[in-house]
Amino acid sequence: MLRGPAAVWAALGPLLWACGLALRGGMLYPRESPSRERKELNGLWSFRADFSENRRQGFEQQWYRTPLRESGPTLDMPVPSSFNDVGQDRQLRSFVGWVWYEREATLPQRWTQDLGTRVVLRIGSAHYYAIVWVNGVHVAEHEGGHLPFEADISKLVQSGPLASCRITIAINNTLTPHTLPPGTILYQTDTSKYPKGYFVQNINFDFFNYAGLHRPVLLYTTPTTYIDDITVSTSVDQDTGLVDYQIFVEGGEHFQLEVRLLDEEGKVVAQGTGGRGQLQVPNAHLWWPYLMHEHPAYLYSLEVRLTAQTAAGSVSDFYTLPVGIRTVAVTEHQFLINGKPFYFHGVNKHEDADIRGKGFDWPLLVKDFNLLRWLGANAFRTSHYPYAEEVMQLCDRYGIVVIDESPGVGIVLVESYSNVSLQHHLEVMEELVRRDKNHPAVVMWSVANEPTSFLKPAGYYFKTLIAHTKALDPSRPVTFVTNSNYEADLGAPYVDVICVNSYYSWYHDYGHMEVIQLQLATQFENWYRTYQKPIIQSEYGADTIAGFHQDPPLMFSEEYQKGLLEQYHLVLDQKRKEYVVGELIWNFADFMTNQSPQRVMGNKKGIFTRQRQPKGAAFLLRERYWKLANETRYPWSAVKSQCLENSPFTL
Ligand code: BDP
Repeated sequence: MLRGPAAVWAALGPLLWACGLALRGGMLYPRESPSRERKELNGLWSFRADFSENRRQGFEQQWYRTPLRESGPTLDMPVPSSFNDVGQDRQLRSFVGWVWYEREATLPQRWTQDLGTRVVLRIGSAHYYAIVWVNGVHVAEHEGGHLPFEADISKLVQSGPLASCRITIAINNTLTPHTLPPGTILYQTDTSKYPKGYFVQNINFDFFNYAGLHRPVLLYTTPTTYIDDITVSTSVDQDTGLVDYQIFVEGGEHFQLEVRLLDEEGKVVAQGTGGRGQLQVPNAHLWWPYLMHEHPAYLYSLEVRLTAQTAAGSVSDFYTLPVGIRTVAVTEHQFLINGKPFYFHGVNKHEDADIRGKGFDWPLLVKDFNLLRWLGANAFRTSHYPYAEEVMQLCDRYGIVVIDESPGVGIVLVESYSNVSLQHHLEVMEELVRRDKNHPAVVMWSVANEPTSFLKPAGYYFKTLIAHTKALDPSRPVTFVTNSNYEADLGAPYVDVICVNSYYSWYHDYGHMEVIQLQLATQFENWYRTYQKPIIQSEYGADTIAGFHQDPPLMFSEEYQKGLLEQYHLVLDQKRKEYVVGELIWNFADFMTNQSPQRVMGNKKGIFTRQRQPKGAAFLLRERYWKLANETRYPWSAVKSQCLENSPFTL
């Protein structure tokens, strides 16, 4: 029986939107086109952390009013980057509170003089809460560190004879029970142990709370009547691909819209007019995951042309969106892509690296994708927050399937299930769906990781959250990742796929790999018997210090990591013939965490080091993933063209 995204959730949509949750405006990725220019503001910014006792000196002295250097000393700070690890200052590394970034941008003359041009400032990610001023004028505020936000600054930059503008961004990394992820501030009041006013940030998640301007900041232009958003959803009728589109226009009422769909050779395969419609593509090339088909990741281009009549005459806006035609569905025991069973063999990642922390970095990104393809991985989960938009684009391009996760990690306190928290979580899902809805690589939303889903309020919380997400996007299944007991999990009835994390013979039964098979098989049987839904082993792994060797294996050695994985694989190989639809290793690479006696300079469960060098387990997993690819590809003919040289992929 096909469960698919249920219509009942879709019916709830208008109701929830009527409650005032709908976001204003689209968030199309800023691409250049004949009508759009962009100017990146990456590089060195001026920076100051507000070390004052109440952390509010910057507001009291209005640091945004004049150039930052005039209100005190500044540091050079690279953007994009976390601020934590680039310096030599221990206090700045663990700073909690407001930091201030500033830079001047020189604007092309046309941008400041042509009133038919709209100038937009876009911030890819500012962790966690951000306030933005341009030339001392407040233009935007945003909560949440993993999704983009924008401000239309046309009026400001076009109001006088300006050649440049000064952008000031104040960012606060404090986490509270109502932020995502949540956290608490712990005040230490025992003056015999701590200085006056001493506090620390507590968190319930296992990665370092890096902060700063993590992703590109840029300015871009559009005409004043412009394409604000595009929503595309695809389906297939026999050999014909169906592309349903909806285009949202802002800034004018008199306009025409034309759309053309081009194939990879640039040939027009379908066209239409108007703000919504369906394009039909005979003999469509479907978007297939990496290793599943001889030509994976086929992308069409949807060219949208807007012609608007304004007081100044006729203006045009152009936007081109990559489109992959594919379907996703879930049965009681399968995950289907284009109607064929799909088995996730992949990884969990983090945005994390030496020095830059969570700062976006092209060389790192390309290295990671090369490693994923070397490994034969066909999927990853964006544990535990949305990744940069550029990551999603590469997934579309390479056919790497994504479980797109919200920053709902570390939801453990009862306060974090309050209405305030729920409201914010709903908004974050709206922002995430708005940004990532058109990526064919995204096949499922994950609303959270390991919440205390056995607590009483979790039932209502997840029912509402999952219903809302399905209403926002009826085309994709929804899950959250659990580690709770199958009988006690109050959220599981609402998910489409059960994603379960477990650490047998790691966080308990230390060293006893002989119990893994029994415990894992019992886990799968219990969950499946109770819910009859497909299951993904969404995390498993062992901390391993690269270069530590011990045989017979001991914990933390490379041999132990390999031995533990092998025990899991024996059970996965049985259960994948029944209802297990995927396995994602924890973790792709070692990553930084808070300091604690359990962590040796971070979490070491990577199959690659933090510098992206393989541990022994990477080779083991590579052999397994290519073997799995060999067994699960479609159609059962030449997939050879994708084989990397010397790959263990055999035909
Ligand atoms: C899991 C969490 C993940 C941790 C992992 C671990 O989902 O964030 O890093 O445990 O302990 O439960 O390594």
